[in-house]
Amino acid sequence: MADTTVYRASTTAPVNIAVIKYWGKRDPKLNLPTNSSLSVTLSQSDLRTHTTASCSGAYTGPDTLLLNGAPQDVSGARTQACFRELRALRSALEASDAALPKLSTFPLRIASENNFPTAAGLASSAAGFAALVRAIADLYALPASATELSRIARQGSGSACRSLFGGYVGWEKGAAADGSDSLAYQVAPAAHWPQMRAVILVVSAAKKGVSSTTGMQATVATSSLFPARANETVPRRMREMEDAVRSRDFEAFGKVTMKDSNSFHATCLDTEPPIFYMNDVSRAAVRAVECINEAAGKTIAAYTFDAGPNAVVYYLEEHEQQVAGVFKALLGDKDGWAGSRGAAVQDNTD
Ligand code: 2P0
Repeated sequence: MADTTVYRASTTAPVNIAVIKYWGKRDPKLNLPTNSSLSVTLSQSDLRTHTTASCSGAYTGPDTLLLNGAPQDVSGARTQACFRELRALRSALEASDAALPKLSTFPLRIASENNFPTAAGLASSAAGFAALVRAIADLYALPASATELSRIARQGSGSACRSLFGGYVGWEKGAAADGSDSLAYQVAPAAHWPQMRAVILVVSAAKKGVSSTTGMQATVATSSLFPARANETVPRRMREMEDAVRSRDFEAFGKVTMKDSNSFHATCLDTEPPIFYMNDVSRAAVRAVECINEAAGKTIAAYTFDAGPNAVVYYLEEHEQQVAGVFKALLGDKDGWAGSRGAAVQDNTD
């Protein structure tokens, strides 16, 4: 008799915000990066994707994905790579245990909800693919570690591999042509430095003008600043950043964070044609952080910008008033703040 049971699993994955930026691919198909990167995973209560994956022998038709209720195209190579890898792992389980239902042969139905603007430079693809991969891995009861899942999520979107872990997370660029060593790893759990906070200035919730994939390929092809960034600057900063996290040295963490954001945006400007992600409001946020640090006599706030104009400002809980308080006073109660209490980093490792 046909198995008409509906099998289901739900999970959430948080957004991560890089302090050493991923920008450039050495293999666009496998999303293998030209440099390693490091991020902080934000609290799930602020920015996250919630995903439910289900499958059934009673389902007909192709695999489907709904994002915030709207059907998405799943025929792209990235989504297909994630489905294929996860099905292969499930299929191996089924081959080793005849009693297991043949979930790998059933159509998948995925439903995801973001609680933040999609594709506005708020790392929506990171949380999205991390949640998709983990939901299907849970549905299939795969005994896969977060590290193994990071290899699969990376193929959906590079930065997604970092959202499989909580706290302070590195992504080793790796050297293997098949991407088997291009994996995420936890530098430190959130509990190691629980005073860390982030406040997000949503300058624009519109979709970004130049997609990350297009932008980074253009930078690799045309920027003369890029080789020095990828080969010299980032490897040094990865070491400095890991040291700063391990020793909970906010001044070092903040300085490297700001320098790396500026270096990444400099290579964007050096791209032909130039790519502008930051705008006048972004630059005003930079100046506000500079003023805050000058008044404090040390680095107590650190800005960083991804592929969009929104600012993320890291600070420690003890400086809540001096940092988040200043931005809130400037903006009043206007819409424009996500995580107004400050997004604590958290552990997301099962
Ligand atoms: C990062 N960004 O490290 C950097 C900083 C944007 C600026 O990862 O093509 O959406 O899917 O691998 O992961 C955005 O790139 O790019 C990104 P794909 P992704 O967070």
